[in-house]
Amino acid sequence: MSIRPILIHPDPRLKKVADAVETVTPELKGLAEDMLETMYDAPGIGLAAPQIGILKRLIVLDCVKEEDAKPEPMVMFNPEVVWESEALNTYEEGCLSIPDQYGEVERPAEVGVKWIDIEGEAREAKFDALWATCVQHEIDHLNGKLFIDYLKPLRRQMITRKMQKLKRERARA
Ligand code: K1U
Ligand code: ZN
Repeated sequence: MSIRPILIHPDPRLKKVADAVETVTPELKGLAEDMLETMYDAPGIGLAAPQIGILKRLIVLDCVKEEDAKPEPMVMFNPEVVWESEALNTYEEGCLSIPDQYGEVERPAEVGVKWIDIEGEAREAKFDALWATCVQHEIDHLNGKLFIDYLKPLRRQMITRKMQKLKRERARA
């Protein structure tokens, strides 16, 4: 297992639509393990393969935030929202590809999602609360969409400029 570098916005790979996974191979299982390790190390509650430069439809998440609670890692290949509630929920989202920047995003409060699990089995479940927000945020990554795309243009532009500065500074260090 290894920790992979996380791409920082703006990066063209974060704007692309990722490809569906045909078969869950041992290599893809290894990639999913690396992504979980990378997510826990960051730390974060989710990670999508495009964030480490891999344009495949694979996400990982674990929204258990309490330090001494049992972890609940989830791996989803080809996740798809199949149902969304009419009720909406607003959450101040962050993103590991946009460090230290936050913005309020309104999304369906509950969603039904279908996916292929790490054993290659088809699964379907309903998510609510932070799990619903996070799974939608991660599926957006697979479609080249970032949480800042929901913000007002001026705020989005300000955050993008800050990230460009951060990338210049990191390149010089
Ligand atoms: O996809 C990502 O960039 C990960 C992102 C997921 C996310 C956060 C908030 C709302 C929706 C989706 C993060 O994990 S940002 C870091 C974060 O939220 C966090 C970090 C440590 C403890 C608790 C939360
Ligand atoms: Zn993100």
